[in-house]
Amino acid sequence: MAEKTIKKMDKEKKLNYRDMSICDATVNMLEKANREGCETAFDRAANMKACPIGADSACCKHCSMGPCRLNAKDPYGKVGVCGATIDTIQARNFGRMVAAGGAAHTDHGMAMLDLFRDVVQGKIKEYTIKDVDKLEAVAQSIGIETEGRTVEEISTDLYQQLESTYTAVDGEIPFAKRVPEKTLELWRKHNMVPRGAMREIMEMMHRTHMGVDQHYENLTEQITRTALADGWGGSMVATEISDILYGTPTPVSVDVNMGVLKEDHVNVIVHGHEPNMFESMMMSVSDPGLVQAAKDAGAKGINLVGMCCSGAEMMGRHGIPHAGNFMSTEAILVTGAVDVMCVDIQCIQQALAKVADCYDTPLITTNPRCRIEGATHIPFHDHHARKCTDEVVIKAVSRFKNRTKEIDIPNIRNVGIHGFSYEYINYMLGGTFRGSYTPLNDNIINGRIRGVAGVVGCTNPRVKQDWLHVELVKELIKNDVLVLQTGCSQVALAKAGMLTPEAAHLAGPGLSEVCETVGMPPVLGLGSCVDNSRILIAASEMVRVGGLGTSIADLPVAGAAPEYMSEKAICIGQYFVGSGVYTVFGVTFPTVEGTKFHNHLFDGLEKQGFGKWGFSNDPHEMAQMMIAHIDKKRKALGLDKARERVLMDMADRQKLAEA
Ligand code: NFS
Ligand code: SF4
Repeated sequence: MAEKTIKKMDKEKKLNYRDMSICDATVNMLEKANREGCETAFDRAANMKACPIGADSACCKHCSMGPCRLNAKDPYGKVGVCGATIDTIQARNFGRMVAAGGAAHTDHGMAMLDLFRDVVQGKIKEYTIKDVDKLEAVAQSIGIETEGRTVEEISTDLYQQLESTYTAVDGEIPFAKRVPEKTLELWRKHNMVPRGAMREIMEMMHRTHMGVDQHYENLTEQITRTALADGWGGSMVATEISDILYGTPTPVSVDVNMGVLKEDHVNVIVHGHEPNMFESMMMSVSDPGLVQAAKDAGAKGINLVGMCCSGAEMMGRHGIPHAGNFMSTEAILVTGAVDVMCVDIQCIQQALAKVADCYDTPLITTNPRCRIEGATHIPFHDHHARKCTDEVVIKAVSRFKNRTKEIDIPNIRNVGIHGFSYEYINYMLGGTFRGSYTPLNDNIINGRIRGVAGVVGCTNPRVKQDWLHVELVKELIKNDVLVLQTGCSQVALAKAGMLTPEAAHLAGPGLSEVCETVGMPPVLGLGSCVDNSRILIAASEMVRVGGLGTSIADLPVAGAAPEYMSEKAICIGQYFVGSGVYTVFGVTFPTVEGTKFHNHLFDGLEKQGFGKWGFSNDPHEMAQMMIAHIDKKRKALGLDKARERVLMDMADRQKLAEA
């Protein structure tokens, strides 16, 4: 079937991959794949028009009286067989996306917590608690006494409390204690403070079943509550536990892009989302016996490389090179140089199996939650982690020895600084002895920094890969907006060379001055998608430090996922909106413009005191929307005057120079 599609495509229209990505390495590999008759998601996206009814979320298949299709051009002209209106249908669909996305993050977080428990109870020896400072800080943040207590005592308490993030049938999740008082008050008023994620996701699924919740506003409250159970729950636990077990990231210089592959090495790629297997793989690739095996096979060594979110996490934490983001995962196999691609969960395209097969690369699945037809499954268990990862490396060595495919590695590497945790930003701005966010707030108040934007999320073959990310971020920093990044977006900007202190010259005068003083890039990479929780913590700290209002909704901040594709991204967007942040998405948005549900997300929520959604497919317009919002917040805080003064100083200086 696949070959047929390619032939048909060739006859009908010649695809220009240059129009589909600004990543040269990816484009080169897509062209090579095309020459060699191997199809990728870019080809399929060009040949398969997205279903317009589904894109508008104007259909429902929640029961067999349907599926029912409504008309986006006349959204109130028709209802489903049961009478469900367009608003009910869209809200239910949206709720299920949030439930699925939140489930992905919380199931990942819960797996991390299982591992933590077994480490604390001494059942696992492969991993230990690496960052005791972080352990104590996290424990203190939720009211656990640390003074004079052993690591074991603190960890045991922490485990017990954090478990309720998932399982609590009642009450409030532990990290609700980190939420600024006024934001929390708003949630309480709307009965939105999450209980355990399991409960919230279950209720979300229940309420979106046929014939249950049929009021879009009421549904939206549960949608937000479910999303918050991810952001301040599942994801935040995943981040904090990973830091405790593997170390809190600090800035490190890392090479990114396909040029990190080495022709004369055994190349091992890990792609996915959980650090456990990756950490174990780090040990396997430096095992003297396995390194010797690689050398015996004629290789100079073993080269471990990350992709997607687990890659983003590992480059910040350990400086492991990163080969590319989501839309490069097929393309990298086309190099012929990948001796094994080892995956765990999430964002693993099924098509990898086919492409891997074309290029004789073993595709290894490791997690019982994610198996792929045609891939080899080598189960990974925390209790004997090395068993799996050693076996994967052995497979890679054998593939290296028997390489049959021509090797073509795009010689592109972009160096950048990654690993800006919430804690490091504290230290970077305030120094060891008085680490604090005060200097950040001060620079926002005096207008050098106009505001802060989180730019995150996927890449998507329906838009030009990386282009929206890069254009948006360039425009933001040019306007003195400090950018925080995670996931595939961070990798896009790293490939564009923007995660370097030198990129400060592309920033506006205020931001570049701050960057030069501190020696930091104008674009800070915080890690993987679960690490978006670091942005929430940073926002809370900005509120706590003072001078920028009393809730997250008061802050001059905004968020964006310009090339999103996954349900996880929708969930992340909703928890940012629920936390008080204006959040802009690109590509497509699953609502019909002008409907009540759409207006509620894009306007009504803000009137209630939350953040709100925005949409644009033009990165420059997107930047302007975010900047206008930041300026609106500055004005409400009375900071517009300060900002004008900085601009006048600039103008004055120019006038002086001209004179
Ligand atoms: Ni997050 Fe999207 Fe996937 Fe990571 Fe990349 S595609 S929502 S950025 S790897 S999760
Ligand atoms: Fe149609 Fe209602 Fe059934 Fe949905 S729940 S498929 S709108 S009848």
